[in-house]
Amino acid sequence: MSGDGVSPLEVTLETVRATASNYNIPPDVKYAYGTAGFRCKADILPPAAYRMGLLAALRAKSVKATIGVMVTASHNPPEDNGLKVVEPQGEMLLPRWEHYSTQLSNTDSASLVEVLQDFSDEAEVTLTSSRGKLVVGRDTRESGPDIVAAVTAGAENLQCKVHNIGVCTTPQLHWIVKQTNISKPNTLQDYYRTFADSFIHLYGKDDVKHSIKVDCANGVGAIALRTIAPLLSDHIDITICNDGSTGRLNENCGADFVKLMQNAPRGVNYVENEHCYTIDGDADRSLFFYSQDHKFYMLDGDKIATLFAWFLNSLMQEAELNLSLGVVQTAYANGSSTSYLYSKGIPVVCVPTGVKHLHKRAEDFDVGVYFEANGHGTVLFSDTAMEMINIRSVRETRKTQKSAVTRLLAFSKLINTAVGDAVTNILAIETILKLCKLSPASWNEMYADLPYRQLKINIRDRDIIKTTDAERKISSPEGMQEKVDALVSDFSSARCFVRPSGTENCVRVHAECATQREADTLAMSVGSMVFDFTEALYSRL
Ligand code: G16
Repeated sequence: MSGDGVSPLEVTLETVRATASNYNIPPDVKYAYGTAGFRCKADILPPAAYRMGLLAALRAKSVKATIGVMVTASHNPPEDNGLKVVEPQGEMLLPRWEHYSTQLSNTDSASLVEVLQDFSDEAEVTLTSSRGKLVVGRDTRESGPDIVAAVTAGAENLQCKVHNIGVCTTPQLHWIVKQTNISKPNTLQDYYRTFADSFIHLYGKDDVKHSIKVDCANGVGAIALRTIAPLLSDHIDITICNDGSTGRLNENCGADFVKLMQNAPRGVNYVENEHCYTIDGDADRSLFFYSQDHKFYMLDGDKIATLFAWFLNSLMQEAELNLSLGVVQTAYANGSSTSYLYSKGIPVVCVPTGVKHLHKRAEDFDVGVYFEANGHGTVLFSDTAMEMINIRSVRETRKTQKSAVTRLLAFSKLINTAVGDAVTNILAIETILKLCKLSPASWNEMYADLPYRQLKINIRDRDIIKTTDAERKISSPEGMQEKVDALVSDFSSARCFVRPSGTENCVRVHAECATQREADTLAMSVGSMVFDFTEALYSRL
């Protein structure tokens, strides 16, 4: 009790009531925690951001640890923004807390205190406890500072200490949260030094210095690469393209654009066989591209997953390490990549879209490689795997085995295991290509992609479509899946699925066929069927 008889809890709740009145939810706005958190037009985000600050503080108190909030809308246009909440080990927010997030973000200011108290009871958290901290970061969007301020206000209202690390990539924020919780070096400088050292150690030095070009989508990845490039300059030259000085974020460039258009980004002048990369707006996805005989080739997340799995599998076999290795993909994975992995005896699992699903499933393997076709992904090493690799790297005396286990150890240090990281994945890919003397073409020829087409269809309410079977089938509205099946049956070897996006206001249609023309035709006919089907439903409402 304070001197005037008011308890600390009442003081806290009164502070929330007063601040909440500055963050009223605009009429007709409904927030939802989607594939990667909240994402919408930036001007309507502050009320959700304030509530997420409250929720993040609750979560930090409940786990008595540091958690993170990243302010970014990644591949979305510059006028959007979003929020991703990061768990103590760098993972995405737990499903139960996603549910709290959606509920709290839609609670009007007048009821906020009541709902907050209900959550704290349910999660067995003392609202006034001072345990737990929050790290907040943001990408380069103009709206970022206001949204960070709203998150900070919410967290501080619940007396949660907030450390604002400013502009950073999403994977840097995940890494910093994880490092903080395991009491390891945890600043942005530590991030650059750690991964630069790991790269230099494994990559080594050649007489001829290699060079790469990276399309940074006019986003925060340019800052990260510009900072790490000088540390690597004795070993590799990195040319940064689309650094944000002239172009707009994600406009005609970036990993999402390149994957969707199956074409090179604007603003990158590259020559035959040059190693080129494209990353997205918050630098958690990367794709490789090159040209040969004037033809453009893109090596997507599936190609990166197979490269990593093939490399790690070979090393594990050479080292005679008895550990499980598996690959986690989503429905977007090219059928050829799955067949290739099976042909190499590597188990493959399919889960719904979203890093949170892939990351969780990859933990079931000793060495779990997970990638979405769009370039999101990383490798996870279990405690058992790391223990075995560490012991063997010291005790192994046989030359071949020692060399393999030493490379495995070094590779594990080059990977950001907190989450997929465009910067560290680029360094890992370059390392594998060099160590294994692989040209872009020889990597690409590991398997031939089946032609595919992906479309975005705008319908009135994407939530009308529900899916099942790792998003490969539509469960509702009734009858829609049968229509997809009928259209697919017109082609001899085809696959197609439809799912609502969790980050954009659209439905995604993905078709894979024996020829590009067929894939284009199938995607178009399924897309127009989806549009007509839903329009007919609305007209009956
Ligand atoms: C986010 C998620 C990814 C997902 C992508 C697209 O990426 O982290 O797992 O693949 O959205 O999701 P959807 O198809 O549901 O829109 P990012 O890079 O935008 O944060």
